[in-house]
Amino acid sequence: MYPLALTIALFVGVTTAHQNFHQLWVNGVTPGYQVGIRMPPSNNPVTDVTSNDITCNVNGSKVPSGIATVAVKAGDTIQVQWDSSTHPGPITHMLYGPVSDASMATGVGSWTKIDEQDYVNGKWANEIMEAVNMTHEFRLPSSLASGDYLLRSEMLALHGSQTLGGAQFYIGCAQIRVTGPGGSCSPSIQLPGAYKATDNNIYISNFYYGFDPTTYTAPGGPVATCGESGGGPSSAKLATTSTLDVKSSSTGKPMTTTSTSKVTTTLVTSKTTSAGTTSTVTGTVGKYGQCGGTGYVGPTACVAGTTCAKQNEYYAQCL
Ligand SMILES: [Cu+2]
Repeated sequence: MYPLALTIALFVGVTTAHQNFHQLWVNGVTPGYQVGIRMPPSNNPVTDVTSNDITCNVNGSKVPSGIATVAVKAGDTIQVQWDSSTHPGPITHMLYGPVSDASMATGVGSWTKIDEQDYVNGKWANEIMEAVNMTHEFRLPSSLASGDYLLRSEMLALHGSQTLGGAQFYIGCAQIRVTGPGGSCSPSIQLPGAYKATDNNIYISNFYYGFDPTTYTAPGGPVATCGESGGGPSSAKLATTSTLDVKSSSTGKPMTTTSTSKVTTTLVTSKTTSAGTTSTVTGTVGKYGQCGGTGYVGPTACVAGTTCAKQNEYYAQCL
């Protein structure tokens, strides 16, 4: 039997619960819902920044990944789409690679940040995305070496950041196969490693009292500068294309590509929401882990020695 409070939580605010990165577009063309993305077992956040889960979410470092790798070109326009989010915070994108086979890359190690949106014109990135069907657009660097990469999308939710360990990292990694002229990006950071629970953009003790969001920049350091490094023919002209080549990493066979425009795509959030519910309602929450809040559907029992303490409407954690 679930406690009464948990039973209620299962039926209240599910549509405003946590979020996953569930689809991408390359120059306006998508390979399909959840195609090419290492989907985590639930939509719960990662809160331990020292865990391997901070790279590509829970189970995201497991290889072979068994999912498809999406063909792109350096300089292509990428759009990501996430589940709806009411949690304030930035979105960032990072690359891991090049490697010979993205499906075999754990993502534990060196990353470069290629995109960031924080707080712009009075709105956090999640609010800006909400206005455009929960999408965010950026360009891949035009100077990239050919090869496979992991593309990491992170939405950091700061509504619990006034408590140490309360910041919530939502993370999804896509597998991409880049054709590029060569080049490299710097600086790079290590994940796990670069994030510290006490960093002033992760633990914001005055988040609700005096914090100025216009001063905020997301974890992971500055967006990298990318340039030619003699890695390939710099004069190579990259053709634009409106089709995607997607190969199944397990069979090697081409998969049917889908040509779906962003505006006509239907959000299918119930799939991940229900999966998250069934896989997370049991168990015990560790110290600093989330145990309640509007839309939260995870476990509510705190590990021995801690109790579930309400921080705000959206967040309660084991302290
Ligand atoms: Cu949430």
